[in-house]
Amino acid sequence: MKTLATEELIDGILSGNKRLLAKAITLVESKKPEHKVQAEELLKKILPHTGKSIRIGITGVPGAGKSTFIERFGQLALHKGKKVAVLAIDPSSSVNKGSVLGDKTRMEDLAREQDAFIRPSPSSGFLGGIANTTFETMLICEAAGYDFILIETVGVGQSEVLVSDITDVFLMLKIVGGGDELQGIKRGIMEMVDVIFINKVEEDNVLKAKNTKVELMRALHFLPSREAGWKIPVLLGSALHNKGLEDVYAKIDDFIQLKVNNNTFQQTRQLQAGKRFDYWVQEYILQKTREERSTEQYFQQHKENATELQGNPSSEAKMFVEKLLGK
Ligand SMILES: Nc1nc2c(ncn2[C@@H]2O[C@H](COP(=O)(O)OP(=O)(O)OP(=O)(O)O)[C@@H](O)[C@H]2O)c(=O)[nH]1
Ligand SMILES: [Mg+2]
Repeated sequence: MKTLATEELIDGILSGNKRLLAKAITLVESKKPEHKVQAEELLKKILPHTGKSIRIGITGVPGAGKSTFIERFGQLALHKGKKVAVLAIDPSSSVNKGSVLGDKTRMEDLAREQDAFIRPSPSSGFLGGIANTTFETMLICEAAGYDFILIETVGVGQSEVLVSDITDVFLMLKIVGGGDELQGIKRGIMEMVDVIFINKVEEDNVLKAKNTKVELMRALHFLPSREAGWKIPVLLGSALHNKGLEDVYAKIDDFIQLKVNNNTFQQTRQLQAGKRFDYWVQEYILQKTREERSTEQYFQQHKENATELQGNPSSEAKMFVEKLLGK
């Protein structure tokens, strides 16, 4: 990658230049130390221009219609005069450059729109889930003036937790008869959900969908919503046929309004920032550990003790950290 001057990238981002926006994201994703330094400088300078978008996480089992939904919902938002950025977390990109999901996440109609920007995010990060630069990518999109940031997750447990930690509203797509009516509840994902959309509801399964809705609402009755005064809505529709998307848009709007009125909108973002701080403290401690040969040796030694079952992993970890901090 040809490195551009930070100022040039910032001017590009702030003026909404998609080519430079993409380059800035590539810079932030880069693992090269010199790129990391430049990325940090860039992020610091764009920070005053961030925070104004609505951050939406979207989950659902593979094939539930997340990408289709985002494509149509994105177009709906564009019609309302909003700018839309889509970050699709691509589980394959770290292995084979995104060729598998890359094809599916192209969202061709939306991608052609002037006020839309689509970017697959590599998922090589923490726990194999959300890329640990997805949050930074989102900030760059905000600085570029996008009103909505839609993040599609791969729907495999851990990544939902991470996406819900960087978004304001979490939407779950369900399908009728997928056998997953209660799956989400079991996995605890339901506790992070703010709006449910039953997708692919068309002539032949309307009745079944209504039953699923009743079942879901009964189950939800026993789950406290994340937000005081919010009853998680279960909406029916078809992304492919543009049905029910206005309802989702309205519910998201209601939810954000409620959060603003409850004073929890900013509060949630602050809590999320606190979590990210904790995460990065751990990351940097590990990174520092790896940089010094002597500590790397301790690390390997204690890890060996733990993995060969000669010591308790927690005690070995504690001994290692005490050595690291010179205590
Ligand atoms: N009949 C019908 N088909 C739909 C609808 N929404 C999506 N599909 C189809 O379902 C298939 C999967 O849709 P995607 O949007 O790729 O689903 P996804 O959840 O993004 O899938 P993954 O990214 O693989 O997890 C495609 O063939 C879509 O055309 C819908 O509302 N009705
Ligand atoms: Mg998809």
